[in-house]
Amino acid sequence: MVERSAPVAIIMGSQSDWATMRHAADTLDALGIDYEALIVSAHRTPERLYEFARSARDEGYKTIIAGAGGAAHLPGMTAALTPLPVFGVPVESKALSGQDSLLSIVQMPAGIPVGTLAIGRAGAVNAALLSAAVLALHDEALSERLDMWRAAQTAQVAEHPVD
Ligand code: RP5
Repeated sequence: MVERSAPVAIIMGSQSDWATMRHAADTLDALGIDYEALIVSAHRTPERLYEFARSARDEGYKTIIAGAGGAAHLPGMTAALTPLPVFGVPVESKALSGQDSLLSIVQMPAGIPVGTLAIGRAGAVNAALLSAAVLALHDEALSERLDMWRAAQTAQVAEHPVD
């Protein structure tokens, strides 16, 4: 098995998904976690999807964050092809505001799980945080960085609202 430096793969169905998925990347950056960001479309590049998903574990990835919009089959197909944890991010679509993306990703049949997050930025950020939590189980330094990240977030919340 090749031990690659990036433990997280961020995959997305289109270049247009990057505006959302970059929030996952930014969150991983803030936590000092390496990642690889790739465009892998279930519909437009199915062979790329098969190749990526089938080799993901041997490549050394530990978690996969998969974002897609509309008929969002990428996270589910990826989960069908790899035993790695897959976190799905529904990208907000123009036609249905991401409701289509959400339902496409969340309604997996029993046996092939996709951990489905919220639509849009919140989902992308939280997919990164869930990946960090998984990796932190076996990485004490990362566990401390994650604790610090959450403490800093708490410290930023003012007690009183301002006009
Ligand atoms: C999906 O179709 C992608 O994940 C993207 O969210 C959506 C639209 O793709 P583009 O037409 O912008 O490339 O496959």
